[in-house]
Amino acid sequence: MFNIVLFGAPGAGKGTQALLLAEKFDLIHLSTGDMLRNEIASGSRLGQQAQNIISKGELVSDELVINMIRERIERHPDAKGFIFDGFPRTQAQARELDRLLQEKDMKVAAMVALEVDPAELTCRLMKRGESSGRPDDNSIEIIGNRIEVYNRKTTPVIEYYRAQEKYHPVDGLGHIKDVSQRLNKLTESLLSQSVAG
Ligand code: B4P
Repeated sequence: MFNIVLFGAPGAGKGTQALLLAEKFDLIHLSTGDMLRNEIASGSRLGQQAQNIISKGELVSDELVINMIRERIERHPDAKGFIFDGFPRTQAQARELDRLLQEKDMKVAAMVALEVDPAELTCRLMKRGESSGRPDDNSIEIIGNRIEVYNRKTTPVIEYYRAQEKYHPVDGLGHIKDVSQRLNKLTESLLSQSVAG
C-alpha cells in the first residue's frame, strides 16, 4: 500500500497532476474538491451546505471532509494506494487522516508539495475561471481569499509532515508535462523506498 498526499496552494496543479500520477502508478485518486463539487451538482443537503462556503473561498468543516474521505477509502479495500488531492487542508485533517489510516494498518508514505508563486496561482485560476464556470474561480477577490485562507490555515500542514520527515517540495512552475516528469521521478524513488522499507 502506497499513499501520498499531493499538496499545494489553490491553482498549484494538484488536480491536474493527481490524475496523471494516479494513472501512471495505478493509485486511487481522492479529491475532496471534486467530491464537494459532485455533492453540489447533485443538490444533496451536504452540497447545499458546502456551496455557500466554497463560493466565498473558505474551507468547509474538517468533520465533513474527513467523513467523505473515510467513506471513499472504505469503498476501495483492494487499492494499491491512494493519492489524496486537496486533503488534508488543516492540521486537524492531517491528524485525523493518520488516525484513520492507522486503524486500517495503513499510513501516508509522503507529502509531495507543488510550489508555485502567488502571481502565477492567480493567473492560472483567473484563466480557468473563463471556462470552468466555478464560482470560486471567477473573481479576483475570491481567489485572493482562497490564497489567504491557504496561507493561514493550510500551510501549517507542511510543518506536520516535515516533523514526520515526509515533506517533499517540487517545483510546480513550467509546462504540465515538465511538472509531471518531476513528480514521476520523485514518486518512483519514494515508491522504491517504501517497498524496500
Ligand atoms: P480544490 O478542488 O482542491 O481546488 P483548487 O485548490 O483550486 O485546486 P485544483 O486541484 O482544482 O486546481 P489545479 O491546481 O489542478 O478545492 C476547491 C474548494 O473546495 C476549496 O477552496 C475549499 O472550499 C473546498 N475544499 C476542498 N478540499 C477541502 C478540504 N480538505 N477541507 C476543506 N475544504 C475543502 O489547477 C488550477 C488551474 O491551473 C487549472 O486550470 C489547470 O489547468 C492549470 N494548471 C495546472 N498546472 C499548470 C501548469 N503547470 N501551468 C499552467 N497552468 C496549469
